[in-house]
Amino acid sequence: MSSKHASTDFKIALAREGERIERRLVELTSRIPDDPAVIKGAIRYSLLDGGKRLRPALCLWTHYFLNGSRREACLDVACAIEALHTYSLIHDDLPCMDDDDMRRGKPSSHKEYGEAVAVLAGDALLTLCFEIISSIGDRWNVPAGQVLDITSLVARTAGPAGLIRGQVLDMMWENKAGDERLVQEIHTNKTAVLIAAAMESGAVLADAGAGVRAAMRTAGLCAGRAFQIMDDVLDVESGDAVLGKTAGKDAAQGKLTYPAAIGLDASRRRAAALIEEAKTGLRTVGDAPLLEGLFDFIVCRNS
Ligand code: GRG
Repeated sequence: MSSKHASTDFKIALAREGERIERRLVELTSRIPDDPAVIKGAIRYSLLDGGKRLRPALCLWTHYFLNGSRREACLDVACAIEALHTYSLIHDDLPCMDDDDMRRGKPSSHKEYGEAVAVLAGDALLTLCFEIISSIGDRWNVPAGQVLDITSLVARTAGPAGLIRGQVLDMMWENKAGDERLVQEIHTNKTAVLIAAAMESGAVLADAGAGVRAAMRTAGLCAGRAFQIMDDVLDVESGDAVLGKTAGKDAAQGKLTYPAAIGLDASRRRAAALIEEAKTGLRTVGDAPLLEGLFDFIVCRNS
């Protein structure tokens, strides 16, 4: 079973990595034109100073685990993935989607800036993601094949066979009964594929062969599914202040969730089993205490 509390080493490492990621996000968004100020403001409002930074940390820690030597390039790809993630949160919060007023402990983008600017800030973050990835060849001397691999991997993840598919299924199955297989399909697409892509990108930059790259992807898919199951559980059990967003919304909106499909206790057990599977996958490659710490955090977090 996973340990009940995240280790102190892990928490310190995540806080340090979070600071590095934050600094680079500030740099990468500093050249956005100041005129008109509103769009740069909206991009930075949602992207900076908030979020647990789990996806970029997974990208970087996979790279370190595999003894990768392209740390600066990997930091940029990690930031690009955080930009993509932030876009999905902004658009998900819109009134035409999940209609959420709070995100990362403050008013969501459309509440602060209005819907039109929130849509554009999301669009800008999605395109910024690919601008950053496409620049790592020139900026950090990454071979063109790896730049293309990561571009294609991230594009597939964001597109109609990934996040968009997850979001559409999530919307289609509101107020309908569905079995565990269907919830798993939604979770895989709306959440797990991005976590898997973060790990796989770190592996690509570490020159991993096909086998190791696939092992990192599979571990990411398991951890990502566990993450979304726990997100569903926390939505039932937690409060707004702890979550930094509105709690209890899944039930209010008739969302198809793990607790709705199999109950709370079984959901927790499923998440713990998936984390064990993810760790077993890592151990086929080596000893990865930081990644394992992050995986444990997924099942013991409260926000
Ligand atoms: C393109 C609109 C659109 C959606 C794409 C479903 C989806 C895919 C995005 C919605 C956002 C969402 C609720 C995704 C599920 C994953 C999830 C629980 C995200 C929150 O991740 P955390 O807890 O957030 O890591 P922080 O704020 O810490 O980064």
